[in-house]
Amino acid sequence: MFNKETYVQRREELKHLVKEGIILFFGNNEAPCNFPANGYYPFRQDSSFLYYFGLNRDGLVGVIDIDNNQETLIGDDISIDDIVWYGTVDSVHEMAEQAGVKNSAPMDQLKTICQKALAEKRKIHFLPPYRYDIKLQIFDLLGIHPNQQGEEASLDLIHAVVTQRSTKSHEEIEELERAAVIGYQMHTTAMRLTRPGVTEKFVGGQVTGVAESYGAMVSFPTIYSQHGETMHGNPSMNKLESGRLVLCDAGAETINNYCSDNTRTYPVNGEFTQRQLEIYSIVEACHDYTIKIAKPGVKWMDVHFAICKLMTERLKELGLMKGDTDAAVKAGAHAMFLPHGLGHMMGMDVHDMESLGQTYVGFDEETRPNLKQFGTNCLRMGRRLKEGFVVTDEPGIYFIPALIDDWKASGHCKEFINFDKLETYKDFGGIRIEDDVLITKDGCRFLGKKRIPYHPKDIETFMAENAKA
Ligand SMILES: [Mn+2]
Repeated sequence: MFNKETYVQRREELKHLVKEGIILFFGNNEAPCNFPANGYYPFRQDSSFLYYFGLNRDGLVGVIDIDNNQETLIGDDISIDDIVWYGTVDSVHEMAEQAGVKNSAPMDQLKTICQKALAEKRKIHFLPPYRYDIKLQIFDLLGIHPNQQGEEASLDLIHAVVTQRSTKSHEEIEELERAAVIGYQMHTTAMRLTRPGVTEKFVGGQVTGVAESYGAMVSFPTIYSQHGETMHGNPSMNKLESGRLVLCDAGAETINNYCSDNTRTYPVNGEFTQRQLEIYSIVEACHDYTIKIAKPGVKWMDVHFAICKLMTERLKELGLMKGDTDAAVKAGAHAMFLPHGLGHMMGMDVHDMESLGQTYVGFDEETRPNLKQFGTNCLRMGRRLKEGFVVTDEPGIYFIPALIDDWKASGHCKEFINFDKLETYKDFGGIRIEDDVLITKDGCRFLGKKRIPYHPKDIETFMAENAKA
């Protein structure tokens, strides 16, 4: 938790932005895994609740009454029964004080507050809920059916939260730097453990353990797979095989829930083949080019398409693509190889604020998402970059057998893709390289003091040195 002034100031700014009405911020509850008392561990607070109140306990709701300039933390103190099992925790009144909130009240008061506001026909703002228990709570409080809550959520509140959370403050950047240090430990652990004969699950589990040892948890379930062509490939019980590549996409959350998100792809036996190097060097060039061109004022969408064009040029040199580069990218032919966007915002959520709606987070009046074109529809961010934004830079090249068969059968983009050559890559897998980028005053920089090895020579040296150990 930051200093309480941080939260007081964030709420002041929020009131200024939303202007009128009453705001409800629902904190998360414990989520049962296989029976009520066996929750998913660790408890994860809602990120917007954390942003405005900083309190990492279940069962809380923050109420901000803008019209009467009154803030209340709602929640029940834990009972003696719970103290026996979980230990003593601060009272709701004490927690309110820590967040700089003047008033506190038990949960049954929330219904009274809501009914009064409804009777007075005041605007009640809430964010789109994503957990079912919260949807039921909103249904009970406001009478809005869970299926309608997405559209009944407050656009004014969404826009205000996006405005505030998009630009990272100095203290938030320090947290993100801490997350990057844990990310470095996670990825170098994976590289050290990678060798033929070990299961994917073993390495994946160790990587996840590093995140839990140094921070709160992983920022998303660890991806560690020899099937790098599957975007979110879970670690399996398959053993690592010499000659194949393995892709590790993993990140940590600090104790204060700020994230890291990195991806590395490397050979199981520590040495790239010529064919692997040819594809790898294209992804590497794309990854490095992002850092050259991303800066305040530039549209992230333009950075994305610049990378798509560079990738297309290089794939043409290899004989995997053909035709006019601009026309190929316009037609979306590059999405055969790169079916996702170049990157996304990152902060307290790894896909920052995704629960508020991708269109509101990544786009604005000037830039609209293209939801019709395969590949481009996965671009989560398009708008102009600003100082203090944090985005991921994650180009990739994938050879997805089912997608190759699908496009080949329909003839989709056949004027830009050399299907005969592509057939010979069906056993290749996929490559992604990902780092987290802070937009600075006049450019950008990677987060993290030490780069996780990603140049092929650095990877081979690192793996050779650690194989001996
Ligand atoms: Mn990512």
